Amino acid sequence: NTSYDVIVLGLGGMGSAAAAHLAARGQRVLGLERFGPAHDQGSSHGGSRITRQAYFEDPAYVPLLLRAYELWDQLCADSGTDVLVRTGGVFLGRPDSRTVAGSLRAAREWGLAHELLDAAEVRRRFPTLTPADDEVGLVETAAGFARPEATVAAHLDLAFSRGAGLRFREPALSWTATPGGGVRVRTGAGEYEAGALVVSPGSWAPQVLADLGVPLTVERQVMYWFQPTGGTGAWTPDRHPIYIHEAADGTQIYGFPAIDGPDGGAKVAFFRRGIACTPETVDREVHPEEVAAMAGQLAGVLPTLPGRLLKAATCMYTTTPDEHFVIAPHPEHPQVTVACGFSGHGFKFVPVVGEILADLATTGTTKHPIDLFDPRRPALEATP
Ligand code: PYC
Repeated sequence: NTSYDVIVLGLGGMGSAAAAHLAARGQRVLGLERFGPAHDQGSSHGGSRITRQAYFEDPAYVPLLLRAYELWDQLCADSGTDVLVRTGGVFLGRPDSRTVAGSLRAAREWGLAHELLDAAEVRRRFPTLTPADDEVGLVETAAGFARPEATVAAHLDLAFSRGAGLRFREPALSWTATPGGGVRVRTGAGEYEAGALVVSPGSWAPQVLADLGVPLTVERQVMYWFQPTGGTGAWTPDRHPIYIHEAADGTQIYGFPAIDGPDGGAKVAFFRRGIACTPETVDREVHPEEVAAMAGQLAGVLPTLPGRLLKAATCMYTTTPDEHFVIAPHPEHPQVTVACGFSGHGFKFVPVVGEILADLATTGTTKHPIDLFDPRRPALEATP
């Protein structure tokens, strides 16, 4: 049978969640993915992603995060896997930094549990963190990390067990709206028809969603796993929070406890120090000068972390000019729902984005606040 209620193009974080939510609603779903399940070629790999609610980017994200957390807990229960782990989080920087001031604003506006600590108290409570005297730390209890590969696998398993057809290593070559108000998708293996389409192509969005006209930049990012000096004893997830540190020049790093046992090291990365690329041209090698730059950045605030580099890997962000997502019905084809431009901060929203995409694909609307993600917002207008 090549006819479905909904086809989902791209089964990374967002697409796999959409497939699971759609299948849970009894929709006949086909998911198409150019690589294998839970692959490491896009933006949904690397072992960990930060989850947090006191959202410095914009308090408008908080209601989505509150729902995302409910769905994360549901996904843990449904899959029997700890896809989300609450460790608490510390957001460090000068009081007027975007990281601290923005997180504090969101926490206060939404009544989220938090504490604001001066530098000495941060150093006392979290001995691996050594902020400068003019810095502070906002502590958020609900923060933690999600496991991206396990999350994608859990959503794919749920989609499959609820009847979805999932086809891997089968990239879509084209999609068209059909005169009857449905869609037709062509792959190397055949043609499929459906009443609705969800397009969640990750870093392939500039090609796959070119007709949207959204200016997207794909950026190569590097993740580093260091063995801390003195071992990982102080770094276990029950003792060490996730963290973001913003330096005086605005450079942000973010990191995790040692989530893979004593030999796995602790992951850290720059937040948005990317080099423009395409999925075809991305340099997957990590170079010694990049490792040195990270070790230098850590010297002040996490001096014991860069003991020995165990591993490094790359991934991609797909970024909009205002760093807000794109989630909406396609402006010309209401039977097509688009999701792209997650701008390096999307993974924590995966389950709620799956719910929103399922809402849009089945009813054309959602009760969730998604005006911020309109592809026709002024900030995305192409500059002449
Ligand atoms: O959303 O916290 C986040 C994050 C940090 C680095 C990439 N995303």
